[in-house]
Amino acid sequence: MKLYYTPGACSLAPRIIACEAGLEMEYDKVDLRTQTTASGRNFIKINPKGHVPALALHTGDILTEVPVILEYLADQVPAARLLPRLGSLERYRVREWVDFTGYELHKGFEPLWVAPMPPKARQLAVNHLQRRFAYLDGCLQKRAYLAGEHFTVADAYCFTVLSWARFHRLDLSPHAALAEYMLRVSARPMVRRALQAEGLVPQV
Ligand SMILES: N[C@@H](CCC(=O)N[C@@H](CS)C(=O)NCC(=O)O)C(=O)O
Repeated sequence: MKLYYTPGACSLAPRIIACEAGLEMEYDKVDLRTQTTASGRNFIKINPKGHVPALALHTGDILTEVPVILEYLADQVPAARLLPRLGSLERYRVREWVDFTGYELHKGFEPLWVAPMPPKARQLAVNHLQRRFAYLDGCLQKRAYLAGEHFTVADAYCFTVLSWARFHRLDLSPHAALAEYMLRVSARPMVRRALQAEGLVPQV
């Protein structure tokens, strides 16, 4: 398999899961500005939507969309317990967190990437995110990871998206449980490996 990624983008989540699951993976870096890959390919021909991640399978098929790629990778190695058994309530709980991350957090950050942004519009986007951070903080006061005591695909995605807070100078420290969660996830050996592979510095 080959993962098309951009350092620090949402494609970091599938890289974390590939590392956690011990999956063999090739990586090809995408320059989103020029839509070319480090191997010299036109990325639009690989994913006409023009965004990372994209996962090339052994069959030649290409999978896109973070939640689907995470689910596919986790299902390759059920023993890694990165996603509960198909049909179980626990699996829907993890999916609930993946969707929350995608719709509320990932998309919540999107306006902040648009530059330049009028200060009032930025403040609205920040307020929206702060409400989500407060909700997450409340949940994480009761458990180590989003869906319980086990790290799952939802944590890989949530951690990746929340790591953008620092770039946008959003302070997570008033949310103590959330800040601790970020440290807990970034201390995982496979998360550190994924961060280092993308030239990113683990927070601990
Ligand atoms: N719905 C997509 C969103 C992916 C996405 O937003 N990717 C960003 C990086 S985090 C990107 O490639 N943006 C560049 C672009 O859309 O042109 C998914 O879940 O995979």
